[in-house]
Amino acid sequence: MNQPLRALVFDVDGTLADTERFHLRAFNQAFAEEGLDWEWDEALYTELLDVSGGKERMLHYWRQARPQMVDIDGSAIVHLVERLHLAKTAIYETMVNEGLVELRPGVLILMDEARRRGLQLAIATTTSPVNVAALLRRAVGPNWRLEFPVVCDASTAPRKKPHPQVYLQALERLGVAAAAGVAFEDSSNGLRAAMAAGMDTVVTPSAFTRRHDFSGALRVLPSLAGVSVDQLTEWRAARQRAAQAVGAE
Ligand code: XBP
Ligand code: MG
Repeated sequence: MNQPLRALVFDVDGTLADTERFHLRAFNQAFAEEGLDWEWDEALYTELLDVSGGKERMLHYWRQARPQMVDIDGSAIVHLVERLHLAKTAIYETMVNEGLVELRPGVLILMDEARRRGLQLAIATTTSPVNVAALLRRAVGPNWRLEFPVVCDASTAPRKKPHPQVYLQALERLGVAAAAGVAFEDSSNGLRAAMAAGMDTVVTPSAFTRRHDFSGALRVLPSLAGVSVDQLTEWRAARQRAAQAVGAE
């Protein structure tokens, strides 16, 4: 018997909004302000998104693409990455505060319906807390934390997706079993993290992730437009029936 649906857990970047092109602009602006000649284009950034987390992504780029710079001592690299990330985060936050980043279709409607029906909402993201706050403050309002009492992010879960830490943490703080929740993701790293935590996952790919492998997703959809709690419940039940049918063979 399927557990009743009790919680929806949302990734942020790519899922709530098409944020990555703004993160990309913010990275490039931070590189330019630091006097670096790094400039990431969309094709390169699409590949770099395989590495979750902005700091981890810059370190990966540095090590892989610019090995000639690795002779700078280790702590200097870490300091530069920290500085770049602070600058990039401030630039990105300004873009969000200026209203450049809008939520994807269907996101707010589904959240509102879920709340009205007594489901809990949570965030499980690898991004920095200020990025989450800026986006949700603007989209949901100044009291957004009342609607999202559980926010797990880079500050609470240092092990980045595809590690399931951030989802396991969200479930624990919600007090909900994995089987009573649905996760929402846009990337294969996110899907793998949510699935490793035991969650059914609806994937809405973004332009940067549409070629990822989404095997195992509950559904892969162009967006959350038109998605309702009843549909999620039906999709979960259908998957359960299919699993039982295979078990009975
Ligand atoms: C999103 C990310 C983030 C953002 C940048 O992954 O990887 O790193 O690109 O944010 P997911 P920070 O959507 O799977 O959580 O620079 O703050 O890390
Ligand atoms: Mg994402």
